[in-house]
Amino acid sequence: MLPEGRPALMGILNITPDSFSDGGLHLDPVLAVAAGRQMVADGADLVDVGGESTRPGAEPVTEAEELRRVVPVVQALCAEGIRVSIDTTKPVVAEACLAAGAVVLNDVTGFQNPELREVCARFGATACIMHMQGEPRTMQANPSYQDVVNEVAAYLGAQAQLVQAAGVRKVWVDLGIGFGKTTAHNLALLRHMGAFTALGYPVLIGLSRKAFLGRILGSEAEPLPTSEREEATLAANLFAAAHGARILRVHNVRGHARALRAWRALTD
Ligand code: HH2
Repeated sequence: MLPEGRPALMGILNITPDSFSDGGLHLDPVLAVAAGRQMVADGADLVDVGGESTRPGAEPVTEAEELRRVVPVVQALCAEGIRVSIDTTKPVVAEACLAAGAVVLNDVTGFQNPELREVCARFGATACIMHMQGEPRTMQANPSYQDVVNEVAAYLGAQAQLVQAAGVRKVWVDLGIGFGKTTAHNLALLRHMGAFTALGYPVLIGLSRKAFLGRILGSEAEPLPTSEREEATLAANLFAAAHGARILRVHNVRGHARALRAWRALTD
């Protein structure tokens, strides 16, 4: 499923009013499907559909509302043969989307919920296990670790074992950039990609336009806004690719596809 010689590109398609970068853009299912189609035309290997924002401070969404947002879009994209990942923490939403043809279950809560492990196994889907400290509403209040790299790697390894014990055969792991982490924590994780590739599972990186990039470009107190973080996103994703990331989760698929083509010409 993953390409050789370059990382796969996962396009981000949030059907939410409040996502930090594309919130409100894809609430109309017709526009959402068109955006997903465009991502594939631009070079996406799969499209990650989400119906609940996980940005710091985000309010939870009900099951009924999340189903209403994502299921028609997942159905339409899958019917066109597009590979879809569903970004959800709710077993009912996961089940509806996997039944509609989604092939990856992306859980930002790391498959701590046994029901999600069971659903993922039953549909033969890939589990994308992400690390988060705390929960979105409060996770950026005071993130703290003794040793962020070893703690995140140990967590991902343990969750991968649990997921596999439930019968899931394909596993990806994700450092969870920005999920209960300071700028220093995010940088430490990216600088030590080897600790994560050593786990033996494909590593997914989701850093597109995140706040730590705004803080690097501006300051902790005055980060550059989301709309000004694209070049830094490209630079950080190419760094991650060079250090073994196998899947890059991005808003700007076209820009990354072009950057990866140039990168590959140099690394081939
Ligand atoms: N980041 C976000 C959401 N889902 N899933 C994985 N596996 N890894 C990530 O880093 C990740 C994720 C947050 O970004 P986005 O979807 O752009 O925004 P929002 O949560 O506000 O909808």
